[in-house]
Amino acid sequence: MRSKASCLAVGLCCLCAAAIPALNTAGPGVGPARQARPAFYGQEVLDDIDVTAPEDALGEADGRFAEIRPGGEMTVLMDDRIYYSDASDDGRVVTKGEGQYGLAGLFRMTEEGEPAWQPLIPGGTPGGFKLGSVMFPVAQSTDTIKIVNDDTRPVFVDAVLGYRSEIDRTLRPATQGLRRTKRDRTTSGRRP
Ligand SMILES: [Ca+2]
Repeated sequence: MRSKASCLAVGLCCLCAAAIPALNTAGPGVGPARQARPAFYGQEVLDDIDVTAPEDALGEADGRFAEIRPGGEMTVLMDDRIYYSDASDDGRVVTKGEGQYGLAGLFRMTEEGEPAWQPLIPGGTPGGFKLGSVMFPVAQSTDTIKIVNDDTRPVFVDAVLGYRSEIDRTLRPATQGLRRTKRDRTTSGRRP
């Protein structure tokens, strides 16, 4: 029943990039429209304060949640680097509940400089985030994400995703091949 809407969406993919994912609020399910954007996930908890079951925020969304209590925070090392993209969101945090949270990424703004935390800005989809605004240096990237509970309610985190950008693929074609193999395994039965 969404066929007409889907056709339009494909034709206007650039303009609608922010709107399409809104259809996918159910969680880890990745529809055909999203297959062009493989994701990677958190692989290690580097630090956590006032967090129950922090490891449940790693890997793909599976319905198990880390609970960041009010005032708590956790730092996640991603499986790969997240690059800025001007097309759509750069990553996403899968959460449940009403608790509000802040996000920051660890960036090295110069080759010699010390890494520094920079706030990440909300993206165009639920839980989505971007590394920065449209003026953000395109070459910047981060593989370390901090989630801070600045609410009075708990924040439940199922997964942290990074989206692979066009720039990322151009820079590292070998990695793209690895990712394609992995995706084929996870989407067997839904090949084009
Ligand atoms: Ca989980």
